[in-house]
Amino acid sequence: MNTMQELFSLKGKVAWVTGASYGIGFSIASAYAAAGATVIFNDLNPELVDKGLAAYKAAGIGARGYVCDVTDEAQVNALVARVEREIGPVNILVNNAGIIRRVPMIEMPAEEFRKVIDVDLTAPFIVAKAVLPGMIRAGGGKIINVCSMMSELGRETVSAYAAAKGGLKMLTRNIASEYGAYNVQCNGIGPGYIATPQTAPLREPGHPFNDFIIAKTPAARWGTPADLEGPALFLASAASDFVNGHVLYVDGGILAYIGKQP
Ligand code: NAP
Ligand code: GCO
Repeated sequence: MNTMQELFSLKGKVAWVTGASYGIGFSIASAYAAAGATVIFNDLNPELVDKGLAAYKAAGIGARGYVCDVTDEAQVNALVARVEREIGPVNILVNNAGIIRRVPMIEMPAEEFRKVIDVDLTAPFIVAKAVLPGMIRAGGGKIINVCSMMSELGRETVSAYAAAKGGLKMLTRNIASEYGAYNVQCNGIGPGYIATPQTAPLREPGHPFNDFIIAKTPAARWGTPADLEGPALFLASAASDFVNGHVLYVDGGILAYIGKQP
């Protein structure tokens, strides 16, 4: 029987958080390192990877960084082969890398819609597909897909993102269904509105969205990347071995709340 500390320990595990030079991914990776995992991350270019390595080093974390575009299956497969050769199988995958384009649907070129789907939905498929064989050989693993409020709700200008994140919820459920028998648990984590570069445009002084989100959030504040660390650790640890196909929303209560009366 595991002790509570063992239940939440990632000691001896290899954890890959995609797109984790900063933002939510950086926080999740930092939490995993603190729980004992060997952390790897990737980003689109050497400058971002170096920026991430410096940030991890400053936090006392010996993370390993790689240049890899998660939409490029050849790059992903090559990285997984290298990690499995040099470190070992990926035990924990967090599909965190993502983009958003805020454009009214009738003004959005199909190519831009496809780009968002490619990064936010096809890439999680590509990366999960690449690490699953190693997880199966290792006797199991954890896949955590970073979903969104837009996995459940729509709003103006985010048609591509909502379609991708809604699809990511169902991809999560399907991976859980298809690979649960191999002791793979695939769950989603659904951040609410979190203060990162991705939402910086919505948090500019005087932007009406800022007041809107405060009124829609029972916690009456924006989330921080650190708010995701505990829930992400739960989903990566033995504590969640019988949790599968679930999306854990970390939203301060937004999805439960009609919104503050004006
Ligand atoms: P962010 O600040 O924009 O960071 C996203 C990271 O992903 C960046 O490092 C980015 O690199 C990287 N990335 C983008 N495309 C990539 C690709 N093709 N290959 C490799 N890396 C790539 O976003 P965030 O706010 O931390 O969000 C992280 C995840 O949480 C995303 O999936 C987002 O949709 C989701 N999310 C965010 C919020 C929120 O309120 N912030 C809420 C719910 C869900 P570049 O810097 O080069 O673009
Ligand atoms: C937006 C925001 C949201 C957040 C997040 C909410 O424009 O509505 O960017 O989409 O990024 O996904 O959970």
